Amino acid sequence: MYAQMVKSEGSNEKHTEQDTAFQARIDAGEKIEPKEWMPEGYRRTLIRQIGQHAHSEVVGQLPEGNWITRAPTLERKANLLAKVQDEAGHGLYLYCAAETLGVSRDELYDMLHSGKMKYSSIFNYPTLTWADMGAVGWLVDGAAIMNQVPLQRTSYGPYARAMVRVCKEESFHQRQGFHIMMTMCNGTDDQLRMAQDALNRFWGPALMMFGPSDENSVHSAQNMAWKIKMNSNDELRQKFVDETVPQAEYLGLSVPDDTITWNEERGHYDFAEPDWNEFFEVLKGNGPCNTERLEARKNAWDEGAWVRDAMMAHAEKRAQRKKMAG
Ligand code: BYC
Repeated sequence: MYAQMVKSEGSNEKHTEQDTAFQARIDAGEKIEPKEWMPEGYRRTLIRQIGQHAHSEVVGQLPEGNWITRAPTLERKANLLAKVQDEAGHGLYLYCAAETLGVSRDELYDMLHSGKMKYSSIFNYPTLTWADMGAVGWLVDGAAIMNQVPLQRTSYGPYARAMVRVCKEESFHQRQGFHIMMTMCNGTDDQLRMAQDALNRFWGPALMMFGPSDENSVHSAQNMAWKIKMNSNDELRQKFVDETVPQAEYLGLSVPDDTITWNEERGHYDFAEPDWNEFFEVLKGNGPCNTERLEARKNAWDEGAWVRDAMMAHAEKRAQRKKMAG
């Protein structure tokens, strides 16, 4: 169905008046709901963004799932387990939101597994020590919130509503990550060293989560006009740096960027751009864990086939029984 939709694009001309009326609704701050008319480009870009977002939540379980069995205390284990479960839930809200646009769950998974649809670059990096659980919560969830809080006001109703719930949970995740960092930074020298090493490795990739610089962003202009995206990539990256640098200082850690300075005139920190070559390589599939992550998702899909079959069989039998009874 998604493939058919993509093929039948290009009929924009006859929709000129509808397009104008649609844009007026967006400009007036109205929400667009699933059964209402929308330009094919709007639908397509929402499927791309929500699908990519859903895949990120689900693939995002892998680097943290890696540490559940090795969490240092029972409390930390329970918290991490709950966080990883929350990410699965976020994936589900988002897959449901994408489905309202006429794409099926199977098609979305198929696009992930075939590499046609992306997931966030950040999850292609390994989690090497327990301090990485702190850094991921603090920086990765921190960056995710920065991007997702404005998306609560996005123009597509189901996406905006999903974001409200996701944001509540992500802020708890960010705090539990920061708490791990505080504990590590107030512990032994080795713990402090591990915390600094985690910050060193995750700083650049966290900055990349916001996407390429504005001049290289392909979709920003149209998506901001449609209010599918509320801020530009560079705006959110700057906001993240401004909030995170004082937090690193509070922890007694150094952000791995010698150029960071408070710019009085701009009212923001100046900072170095992340390594964009590395970013584009990760997007092409050449990051440290791309192959491993995709393999894990494909295996989960194959090994879960019997569960899906059993659930479908159950649903069919129940429908048959209902039909016979009524
Ligand atoms: N990774 O024109 P642009 C989370 C792609 S947090 C991979 O600026 P756009 C979580 C982009 O798709 C993460 N690809 O794009 C946290 C496009 O390629 P295509 C999920 C990226 O869409 C903790 C090309 O680069 N959050 O889930 O206007 C634990 C040009 O970019 C990335 C979201 O998905 C990247 N970092 O802006 C567990 C939030 N950046 O598609 C889970 C919703 C860019 O044309 N998404 N690309 O082939 C967004 O806000 C926007 O899609 C982005 C990119 C800001 C990410």
